[in-house]
Amino acid sequence: MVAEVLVVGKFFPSVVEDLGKQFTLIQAANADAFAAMDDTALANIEGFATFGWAPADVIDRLPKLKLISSFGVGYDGVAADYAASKNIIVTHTPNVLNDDVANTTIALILTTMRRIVEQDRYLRAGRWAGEGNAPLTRSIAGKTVGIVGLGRIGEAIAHKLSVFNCTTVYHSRNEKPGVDYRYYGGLKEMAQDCDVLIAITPGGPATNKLINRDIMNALGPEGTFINVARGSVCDEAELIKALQDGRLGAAGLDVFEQEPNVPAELMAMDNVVLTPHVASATWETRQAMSDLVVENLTGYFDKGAVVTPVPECAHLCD
Ligand code: NAP
Ligand code: 8YV
Repeated sequence: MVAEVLVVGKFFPSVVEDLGKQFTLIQAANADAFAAMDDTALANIEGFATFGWAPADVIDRLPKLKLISSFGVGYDGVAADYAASKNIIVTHTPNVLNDDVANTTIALILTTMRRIVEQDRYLRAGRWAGEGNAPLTRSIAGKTVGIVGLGRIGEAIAHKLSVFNCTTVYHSRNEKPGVDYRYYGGLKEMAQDCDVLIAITPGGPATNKLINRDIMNALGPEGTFINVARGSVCDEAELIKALQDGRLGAAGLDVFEQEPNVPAELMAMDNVVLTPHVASATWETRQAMSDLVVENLTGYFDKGAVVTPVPECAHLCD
């Protein structure tokens, strides 16, 4: 019997082509299109390819579901514990995006500290010719950079930072064995010692508003905050206030609380650099992530073995 696979969202054509060779595909453009589908069309679906979206009520509509193959390393939009409790395996796409996400983070740090976007606007507005040289900016050399979440991507960022003559430190719930960077058990203590703070943790309840008013105040008026984690990790209303009050120096943000909506207050600030959740968005990395989505589905249905299960489901893969 050919297994039925639900595909929600616009995947690369190669994903649809590869999956279509092996499975019967049931496709929905987005969550609204899925919601409008009749339950009878969902009755025999065993696999699910998704862009990080599989809440419990969606899982409940798929009575024969065995595998959720999620695009992206972060899966805060997938009810992984709930899936595991129903013996449904969840997979994600770790590691293949480490380089590009780390590169985007470095780009955001430099662009924010050196005010590259503002400088570009200064030149284009004719102000170089009209008013003379643009204002001076801050160097990263000699500064202390704190990474909140020294996981796969955090460590790639730390490695790339090593050429900038800055000191890298980190905070997470557990000290990481085998790394030389100074560990801080307390995030506020680390923020007080840092010039730049980078958030690169998962989203979800455990990290909700981890970067709060206290942390922003600790980072201070000369401090730069970079968020490449999830919008939920930072208290956005407090971030806006801290930047407006001058209690925080600058911010480089790839992720936001209500994507794709970005507060007008952030857009109005020259000391803020904004990118639309693109840290992994290169053709090469998105292809590698797409391939992994396919490999997890084909691996499971061919051999009963997935490539990259999330930790909550690792016990189902032994
Ligand atoms: P990972 O290897 O699982 O690393 C996560 C790190 O966060 C670990 O060091 C973990 O250490 C730490 N952490 C988890 N919960 C924490 C908490 N409550 N307080 C402090 N630290 C905590 O994950 P990864 O592959 O590096 O990916 C990290 C995240 O980056 C993803 O989940 C996603 O949200 C984000 N991301 C964003 C983009 C983008 O496009 N902007 C792209 C890729 C990934 P402990 O467990 O010891 O605390
Ligand atoms: C994804 C990301 O591309 O991997 C992640 O966690 O945030 C991005 O790389 C994004 O989630 C699209 O689904």
